Amino acid sequence: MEAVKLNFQDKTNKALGINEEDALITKTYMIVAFTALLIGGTLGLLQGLNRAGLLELPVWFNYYQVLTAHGLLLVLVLTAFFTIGYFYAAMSHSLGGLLPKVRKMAWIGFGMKIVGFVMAVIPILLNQATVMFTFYPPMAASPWFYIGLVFIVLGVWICAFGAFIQVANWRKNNKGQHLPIISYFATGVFVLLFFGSVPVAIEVLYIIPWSIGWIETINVMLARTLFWAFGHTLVNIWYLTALSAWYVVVPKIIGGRRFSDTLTRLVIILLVIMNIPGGFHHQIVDPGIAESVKYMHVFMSLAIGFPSLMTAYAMFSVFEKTARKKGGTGIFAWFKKLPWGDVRFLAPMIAMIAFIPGGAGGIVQSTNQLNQVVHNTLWVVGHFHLTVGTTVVLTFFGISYWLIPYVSKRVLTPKINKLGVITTLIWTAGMSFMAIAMHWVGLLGSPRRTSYTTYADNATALSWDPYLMFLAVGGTLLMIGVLLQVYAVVHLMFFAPKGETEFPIADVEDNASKTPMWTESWGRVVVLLLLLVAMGYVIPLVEFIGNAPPGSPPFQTW
Ligand code: HEM
Ligand SMILES: [Cu+2]
Repeated sequence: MEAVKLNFQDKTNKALGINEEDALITKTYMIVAFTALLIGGTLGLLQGLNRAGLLELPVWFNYYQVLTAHGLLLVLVLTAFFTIGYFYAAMSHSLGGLLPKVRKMAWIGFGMKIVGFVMAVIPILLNQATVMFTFYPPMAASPWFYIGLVFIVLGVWICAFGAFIQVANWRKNNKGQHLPIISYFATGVFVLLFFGSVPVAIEVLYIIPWSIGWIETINVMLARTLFWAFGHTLVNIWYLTALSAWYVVVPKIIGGRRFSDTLTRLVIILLVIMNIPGGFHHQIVDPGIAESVKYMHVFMSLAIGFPSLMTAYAMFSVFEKTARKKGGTGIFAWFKKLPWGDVRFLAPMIAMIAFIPGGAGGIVQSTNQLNQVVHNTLWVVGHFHLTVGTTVVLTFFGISYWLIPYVSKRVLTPKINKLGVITTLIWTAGMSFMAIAMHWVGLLGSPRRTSYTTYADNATALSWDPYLMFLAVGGTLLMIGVLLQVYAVVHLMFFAPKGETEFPIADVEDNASKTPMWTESWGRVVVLLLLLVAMGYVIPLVEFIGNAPPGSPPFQTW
């Protein structure tokens, strides 16, 4: 019965495709996301060339302004707009179209994020908010920068609540059924987006009166902690978004079935629950936090490795099963049966492979003693260009080759597919050069967030130069990758041949066991999430506030 129903839904979706109004939302979000990639990537290249000593940036747009904008555009704008645009299309597809009210919320959220972004960018351009995307006090930016951030967070919340309304409505009309898996991922992501951004909202509301001068000093530890409760969660929001494509979309693209529905839902639940109390692994060298509390957060961060290992197992199981069905043999020879020439597979596949060194580096950084070696060096920058810059971004690229034709009612041509394969390979080469160079030169002591300097021709600093040259070569390749990717997006959105493209969602195996209904109780998930947040943060926050050290006035260090 279930199968028949699904087929019917598939057919109607195929016949009608996404409705124009829902499509417009996703198209607009994608345009913003890839514009952010274009500008952010260009700024990245400027940084790379500067660090290699090849380019001096002008005083009216200095290295740290560029770096602040690069971070904000890529880790906030690109990821947020892509994630929201993608999951709104996913909900429209799997839940029978967006409700008019929800559509309106997507637009209001969009407007607020754009207004907030403009408010934050203007002071950056004026060199009044050169505080990096982490905006750690006691560095203080123009209040407008923080007010802009408030608008961005509010915009994201409106989109999250739109998603909750959409999902609740579906559940009311489909009692006793499982939420379609892609919308289940969306729910997990929006729950994390909401709860994860509460701490940063509190932080910013605390900073604003201080930056205006209404309160004299700020509790620096409190602010940093609130920031990372958010920042660390954000990382896993991207990860969960990428996972949705790996579990649900990639199996369909390679002509297979998806892995156990129960396990998929369990991975989502675990990631949502265990995520937030991990933030202190970004503050391992911060003073004033009890060792036991740091230990707990490191334990929680490593605990997230467990669902990741389950994912690795699940994905390879799907790959092998599918390849063998297509006649693949041997221990490894079946690998050749996978559709390597299809960018919709190749890009997320390389993304997954990049997560192996990416995740390993993360474990290194979470380890106290090793963290002392790499902290604030270019190693860390190498790490997150592998994880967010490759794993997440290549998955997004892979998605774009079917999602954009799906919303623009066009088709992916063999030519653009080939271009996509080339883009993926260039990106892989560029990131390999850049990330390996960054890791290496970081181990040799080269600091992050520092424009080019030889420290008066100090011998150690001079020994970094060859690696930094590799960094610049990688950055140049990446810039080519950015241009090709943006070209493909524009082409698929406005110029590719008209036609129907499906939203690829793999079916479960025919003999799959039934998924237990407890996976549907999101109320319980949220309660567990809050309990773990309390476990991770109540004691240290009470400590920071109760035994607060002297606060700090605002500083403009640049
Ligand atoms: C054209 C491609 C790219 C190039 C050439 C590039 C280059 C760089 C360089 C050289 C730095 C660091 C410098 C320093 O610490 O002094 C940096 C920082 C950073 N990059 Fe990229 N990057 C690129 C793409 C990306 C992407 C796709 C993302 C994320 C989606 C990203 C996220 C970041 C972040 C978060 C920082 C840290 C900013 C900070 O420390 O405040 N980058 N990038
Ligand atoms: Cu983290």
